[in-house]
Amino acid sequence: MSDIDEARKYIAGGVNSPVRAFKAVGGEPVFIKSASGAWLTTEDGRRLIDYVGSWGPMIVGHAHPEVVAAVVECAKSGLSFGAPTAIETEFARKLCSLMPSMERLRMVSSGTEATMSAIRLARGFTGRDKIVKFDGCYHGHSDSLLINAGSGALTLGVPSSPGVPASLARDTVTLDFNDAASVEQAFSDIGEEIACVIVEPVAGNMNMVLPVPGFLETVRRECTKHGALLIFDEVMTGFRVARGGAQELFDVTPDLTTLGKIIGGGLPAAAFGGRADVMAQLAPDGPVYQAGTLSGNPLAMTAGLTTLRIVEQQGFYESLGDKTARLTTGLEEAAQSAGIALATASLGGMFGFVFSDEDVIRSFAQVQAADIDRFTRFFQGMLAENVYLAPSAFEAGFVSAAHGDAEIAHTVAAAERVFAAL
Ligand code: HOZ
Repeated sequence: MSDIDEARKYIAGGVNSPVRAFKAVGGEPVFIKSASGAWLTTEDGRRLIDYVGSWGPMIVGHAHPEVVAAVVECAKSGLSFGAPTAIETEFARKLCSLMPSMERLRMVSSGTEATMSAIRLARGFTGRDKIVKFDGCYHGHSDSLLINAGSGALTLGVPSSPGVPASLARDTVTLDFNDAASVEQAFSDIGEEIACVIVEPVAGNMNMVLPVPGFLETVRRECTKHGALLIFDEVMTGFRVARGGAQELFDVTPDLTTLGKIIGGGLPAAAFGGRADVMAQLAPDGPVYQAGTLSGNPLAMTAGLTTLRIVEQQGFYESLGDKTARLTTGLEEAAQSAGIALATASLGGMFGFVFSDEDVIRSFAQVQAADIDRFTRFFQGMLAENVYLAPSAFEAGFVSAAHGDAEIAHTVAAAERVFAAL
């Protein structure tokens, strides 16, 4: 019996998060035994170059010796206390200094918790119910946000999931990403009812789509004009596209930010934070309730803090960005030589590629119009060449500091062979 068949006997669908099941690409998911640097080792002994990086957290590479040593040392002093610890303050100080729009923050355990809590806080602060999100953006799987969602919801064809009450869904207004005019229109129609706009400043759950100039600025301006809060979901982009996240890169300041992935360094940690007057509404200082037994867990804080100390080092993002750009340029050139149209994007350690005739992908519609069947064949071809890409055409890819010239060269050479056979 295969690993996944055995897993299916006890775990719903055999996986603990749906995209991992390989439904979008066919075949059986690989089961990972261990990982080091840029490489995964599977249960059946294969070694794969990893461009998933646990869906984003592993920016310094798998099992980084400093991170592992710090976590092991921390574990000796106890695993969880459910009471304040000094390392939570130290970590929060670091996060606030790296992302100054966060005057105060609250730690949670997952990106879903962070976005769900930020939405509740925005509603509590403004006294309004409606929220705005963008089609194809994914902000975790809480009810208000699982409407026209990206990532696994899109991959599996359930962008608006059964189980989300229609009454709740009515308060989520969805617009097109990068369509500034639709944002202006929505605010002109119902601006005084909108509690917040939540957006991935670089969309990473419908493949990767960069914001067009002016889009984020328009969202910022309309929110300010109408008294709504702007939430940047930087769970994916935070410390991934730049040291200060997408907000630093695009110079747009949100009222609230959600973080996850990298800030846990591979352990479950996430956070939401922002303006001090907004965060003051949160219990115990204010009436908006939010809590969590494992929030601020010492092991997760340690892994996150150690990871951030590494990414803070001089030149980290320059080198990461160069490598990622070399990868996407290599993929594009390889596709071109095989006569295949491929549009790529990269920023910091994040990249995307779409089988499309468009030069640049700007919209969800363009991603949906891409050749998904070709992606599936490419994914399987690359896996056979020992390159592990995200098993869905709607996910971004991630490069870590541990990916070196050899890994990039192996990947581009593999892509040349796979494109030639597509
Ligand atoms: N939501 C993640 C992709 N954007 C997938 C999480 C997982 O399967 O671990």
